[in-house]
Amino acid sequence: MRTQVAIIGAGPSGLLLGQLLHKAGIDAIIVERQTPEYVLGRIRAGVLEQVATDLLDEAGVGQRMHAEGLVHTGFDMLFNGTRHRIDLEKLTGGKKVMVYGQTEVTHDLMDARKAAGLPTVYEAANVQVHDFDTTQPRVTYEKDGQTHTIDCDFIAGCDGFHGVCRASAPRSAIKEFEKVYPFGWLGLLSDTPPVHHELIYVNHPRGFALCSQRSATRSRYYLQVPLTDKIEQWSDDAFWNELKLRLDPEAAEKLITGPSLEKSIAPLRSFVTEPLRFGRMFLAGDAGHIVPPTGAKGLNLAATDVKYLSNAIVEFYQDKTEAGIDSYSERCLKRIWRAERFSWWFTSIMHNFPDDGAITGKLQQAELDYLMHSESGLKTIAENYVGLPLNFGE
Ligand code: RFL
Ligand code: PHB
Repeated sequence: MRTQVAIIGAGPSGLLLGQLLHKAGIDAIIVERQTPEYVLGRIRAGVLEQVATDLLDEAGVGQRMHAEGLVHTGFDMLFNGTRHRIDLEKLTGGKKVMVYGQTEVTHDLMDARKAAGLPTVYEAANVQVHDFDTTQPRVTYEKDGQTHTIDCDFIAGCDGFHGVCRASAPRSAIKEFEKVYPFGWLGLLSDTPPVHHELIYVNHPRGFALCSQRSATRSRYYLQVPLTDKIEQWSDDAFWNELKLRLDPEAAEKLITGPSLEKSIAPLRSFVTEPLRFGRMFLAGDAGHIVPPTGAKGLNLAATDVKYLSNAIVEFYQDKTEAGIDSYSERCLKRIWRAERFSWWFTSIMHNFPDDGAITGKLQQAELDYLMHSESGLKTIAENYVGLPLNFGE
């Protein structure tokens, strides 16, 4: 088999890249380790920045998002028993976010790929990347007892944090920066109306909590839990009881509980790989970086990586220039580090750090209190949450 771009991974990064390349008339094959059902079963992101929604429109897959997604102009922060609204629209001069689940984004991209008859190999085993330090890279994989080879011009590593692409880069050429947080998020999805029409981020002595949503009838809630907790320890009742303890009395009273559709625990980490390019192989999305989910930045960063990568590849073929390819890593990393900083900071002020002593909680309360009473403090939260402009700092 031969293609121009071999994309490893059919998560949102790989599917979006495939769609943008297709729009520009560039061939790509996507190779995915899992089944489509497995990919859709992972409940993850919920908040899209304007940059991401614009890109989904550009890829021609924004229709259902605009019809069914929920536009949010603000969110609440709850600490010391009081809720404070962050008016995103007012504080940023009109910017908003879109609440639309990653599952739906992935679904829309899968449907568009299928409708266009574009090739995706699911359940590909033992995927390997070869010769990306030459102009003739190759991808091999096993399927139905046979080994297959894809010859290509470029390899796009969209294979997430545990993928094969980053792991195949020469150790001497790669630098990794990592911080693992001493807790995880226990998430629960349920067909119950959201407790509030906007998101509530909660700083509580018992630990962080988040009230999010997918629609007027579907809610997504998270609780900070010790890393040692196992999902079997958390019955639905235990989850709802703990959530109520972390909410203000009005929200606790209003909370409608119900059976969980999904429950899972995710560890929290900050992680960046430098560089994101190794010859003819590029890393995009979670393959190159991870943020703790507090700032809702992971999927949005993946979208901007993909935007820069697709532009660079299109320029390579159409304008015969390697300028975009050469600057890909540096351009992405600037935006990535800014989002890493915000996500780390927001995580640090909103979670309970059990080993840091009582002073940490007191300092957090003082910082949150300061932020809520300072116009510049509020603006700092809002402009980062909606996403910094693409040309920020240029
Ligand atoms: P994915 O989604 O992990 O997809 C990678 C795909 O590659 C496949 N793969 C392989 N395929 C072939 N060969 C191999 N060797 C392979 N190894 C792996 C995998 O099966 C998979 O299908 O990465 P991608 O596409 O870069 O997308 C990134 C996003 O998924 C991620 O950043 C977000 O989910 C992060 N995130 C959030 N981001 C936001 O922007 N807003 C949010 O509100 C938000 N909330 C969240 C989140 C992530 C969370 N968790 C569970 C980590 C909330 C949570 C709880
Ligand atoms: C979600 O709805 O899953 C969600 C929302 C906001 C976050 C993280 C996750 O910061």
